[in-house]
Amino acid sequence: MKNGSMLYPRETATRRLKSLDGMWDLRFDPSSTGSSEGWANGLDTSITIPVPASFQDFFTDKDAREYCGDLWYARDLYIPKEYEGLKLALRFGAATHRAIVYVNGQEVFRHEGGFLPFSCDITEVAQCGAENKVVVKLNNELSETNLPCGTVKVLKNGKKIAKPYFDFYNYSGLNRSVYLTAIPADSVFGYETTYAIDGTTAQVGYTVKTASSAKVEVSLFDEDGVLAARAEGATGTLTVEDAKLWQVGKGYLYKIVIRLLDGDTLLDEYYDFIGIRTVEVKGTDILINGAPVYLKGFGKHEDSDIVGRGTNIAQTKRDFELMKWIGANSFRTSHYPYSEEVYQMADREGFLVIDEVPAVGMLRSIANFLDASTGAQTNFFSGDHVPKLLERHLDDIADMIERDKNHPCVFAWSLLNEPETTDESAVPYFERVFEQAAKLDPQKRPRTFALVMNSVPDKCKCYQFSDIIALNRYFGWYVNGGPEICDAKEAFIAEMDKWQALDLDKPFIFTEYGADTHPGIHKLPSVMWSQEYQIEYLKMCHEVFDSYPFVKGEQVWNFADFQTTEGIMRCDGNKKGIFTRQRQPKDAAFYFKKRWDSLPLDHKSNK
Ligand code: BDP
Repeated sequence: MKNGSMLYPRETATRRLKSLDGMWDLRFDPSSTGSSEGWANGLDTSITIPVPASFQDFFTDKDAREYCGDLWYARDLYIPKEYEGLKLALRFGAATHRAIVYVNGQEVFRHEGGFLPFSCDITEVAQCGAENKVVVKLNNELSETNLPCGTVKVLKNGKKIAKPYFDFYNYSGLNRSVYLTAIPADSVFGYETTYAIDGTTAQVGYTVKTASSAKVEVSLFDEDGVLAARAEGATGTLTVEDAKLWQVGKGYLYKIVIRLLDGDTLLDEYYDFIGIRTVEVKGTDILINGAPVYLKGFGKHEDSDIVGRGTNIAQTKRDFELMKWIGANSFRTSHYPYSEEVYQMADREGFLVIDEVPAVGMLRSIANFLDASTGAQTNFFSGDHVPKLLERHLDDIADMIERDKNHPCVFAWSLLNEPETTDESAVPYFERVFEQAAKLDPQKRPRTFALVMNSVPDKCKCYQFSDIIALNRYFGWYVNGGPEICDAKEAFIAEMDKWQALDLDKPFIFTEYGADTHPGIHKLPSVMWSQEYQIEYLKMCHEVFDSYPFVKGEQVWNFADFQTTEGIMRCDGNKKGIFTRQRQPKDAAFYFKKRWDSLPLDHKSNK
């Protein structure tokens, strides 16, 4: 089924919006009998569950928390009489990992992939001026033909559990907001912009996609509400005099208002916020508005107490305050596209975002963080699952770009995290993935992927695809930890020397480096897991980064502690956070603040 518009849902003169957030009914369906028993018409259950949220951490019994399989959500929805004649759709911010949507017992949509929105037309089946029944059949199993990759294990008692090939908990459910949207038949479907800056004048190129042949009018308003430019036509250019640029740390935003008109009659109106800025990679520099930037920041997760991976705008606000306090200017949406509200905050605060598609776990291993260091080979890209997986991957890239292409904060696309690149079979796969992003992004942002430990110059077959080389490196943690840290440094330098010798003339950034640290452990002299060792480890890494002029950024792993699958390598989750899961600083936070406050934005620039 074809996805509807990916525009962020907004209410305007012509558009109506109704939130479906709140308590829904929930029913687990371990034997997958729900469909044949008619659950699409409603659920016989006493369990209720909040939306948006992951379902897992509310429950006190382990079977519910670890539930893997089909699970059904349902609620009633009153659709006002006034919505009659409008196009009605249900818009899910994310349904993890696959969903079938029913309205009044009829199937209206199927969607695969748990981290991007979809919008399903329900005009034909919905009843205005009446209660309607919305039912969603979810499934949270992992596979090698969907992103992120993993598998399912069936225990001897018949229960299924998720086995991710990645290092974060398989939080699932209706993780993001759900809306009913009511828009006119003649409507704006999507839009995109491009930027060229000449002195104080900016040319904002735009294209508006509509479901209409009506006249298109596009206006730009500055932050004081003053009209900055106006143009007509589905494609055109807005000339902005004295343009106020979107800058790192100062995210100036213009309001773009798109109107569809039939003579003087307004058919549809949509608005959004854009930032005027250019992005370019030149030699080893990353340029924003032509000026070099050094990335300081984090790999993050959407992860919080109780709500799991559910949208948590309160915590997001806290995260931005902490990132500003510590002197960060960027983050990567490891390992999936985040809630749209996160990008909206980054737009306003002037943060640079590497937007990552959920292509993680592309190394067949449930402890990839360990196996990656050992050089294990799983020939991931040569199995029968590959054609289907590639199709899903390309779809997710298309949806991510469609959703996020107008955010000024997004300056780069990360197309995979730690895939297996040591086998030739990865090459044609990478070709398609990188082509897809280049083809679909109107702003032609740089593309990258995060290289796992064994993706080294003489073994990695795929680094050449990246416009920015992004390394995840754990010298001093997974290899040569503790008293061996001096050897770790040598091994690290030996690898960096090899990269240098290739003379790639591209920027390198570190998208991961980190050491698990329990906030309760202090030790003199340091031991691994202590706060002291985390700082010792970070200092060593920074000494290495600082001695290579082509290293143009550092995003430490991780912003905060986060939940993972249980195992002997994880102590109630991954503890590499610079902040705790409750967003309080470890000692390393103060060390970072000092370092990052002293590094200028154009640190190590070639200018
Ligand atoms: C890398 C992964 C990341 C892990 C991290 C770690 O990209 O998801 O959490 O290492 O081991 O393998 O902490």
